[in-house]
Amino acid sequence: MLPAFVITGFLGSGKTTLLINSAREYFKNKKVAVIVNEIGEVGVDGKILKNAYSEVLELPEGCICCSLHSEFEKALEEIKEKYNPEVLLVETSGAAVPFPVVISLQALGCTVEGVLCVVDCANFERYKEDSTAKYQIGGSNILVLNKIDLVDSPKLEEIKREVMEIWHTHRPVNYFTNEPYYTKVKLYEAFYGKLPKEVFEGIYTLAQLKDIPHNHEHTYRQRVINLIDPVDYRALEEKLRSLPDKVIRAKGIVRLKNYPIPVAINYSFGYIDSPIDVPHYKGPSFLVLIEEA
Ligand SMILES: Nc1nc2c(ncn2[C@@H]2O[C@H](COP(=O)(O)OP(=O)(O)OP(=O)(O)O)[C@@H](O)[C@H]2O)c(=O)[nH]1
Ligand SMILES: [Mg+2]
Repeated sequence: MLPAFVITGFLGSGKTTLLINSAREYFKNKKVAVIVNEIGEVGVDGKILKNAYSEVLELPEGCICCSLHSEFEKALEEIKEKYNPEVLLVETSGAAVPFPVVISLQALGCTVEGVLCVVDCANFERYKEDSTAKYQIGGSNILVLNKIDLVDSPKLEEIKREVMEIWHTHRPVNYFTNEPYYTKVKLYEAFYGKLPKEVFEGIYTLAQLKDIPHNHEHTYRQRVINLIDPVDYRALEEKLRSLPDKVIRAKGIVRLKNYPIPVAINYSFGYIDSPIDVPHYKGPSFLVLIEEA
């Protein structure tokens, strides 16, 4: 059985960061395959993750829990056959719910060693009423309260309480018995996705589950902006700051004026992070905006 981890969580919460900062370290002596799914046809994370992992498969467009269900299963078969990984890490799109992904993984012979939901403490207030966000929390058995550097401790305690409440009320339930599938959950605090080793040591393995139907609304859409010439960083920052509120996430890989290496740009809920170098990137410059439909 191939051990697999699912990383879920709202747009911009820190899923890719966790894969780079935590998981890579713990699995450095293993053959790891990563499957990453993003909203829209232009992926950014796959390109960033390729800096950290040798086998990265991008599943662009659609949502792996709904329209891409069969493509996800095909990709999984392919990756197992060609690469024969020892560990599989799946980053779902910020608009997907994890439970159907867990079912697909188990159906294809993976042991799900944990479903991690990354919670963005800095922006939780803004997205906590979103139903997808609630089912992401409920469908996970490891809750990672990330970006703790951006909130004070009373706020963190309040988020903990709210997240636990959401987990209790949004767990997937067996329709026949009315019993929740998950009975236990573990909560961690994290700074840039850093987690203790135990998370990856198979102590949160899920029992084999049965299929259940699901539906959830997709209320986000993607817009891509292609940038032909290198841009001035200050001007780009200003543009990002003046984006309308409905744009909750912007990311991309761009070339800057007076800087030789392409950089990854990361903006979520009005917050702009320092650009990260993506030295191997040879493609065109672009920005992806994800906005409420
Ligand atoms: N201040 C702070 N920023 C963080 C932390 N963790 C992640 N970030 C930043 O948050 C931004 C989004 O991180 P990602 O890892 O790309 O988030 P994601 O969940 O993969 O985003 P999507 O795949 O687009 O949904 C990046 O700029 C990160 O550097 C943290 O603990 N503190
Ligand atoms: Mg990501």
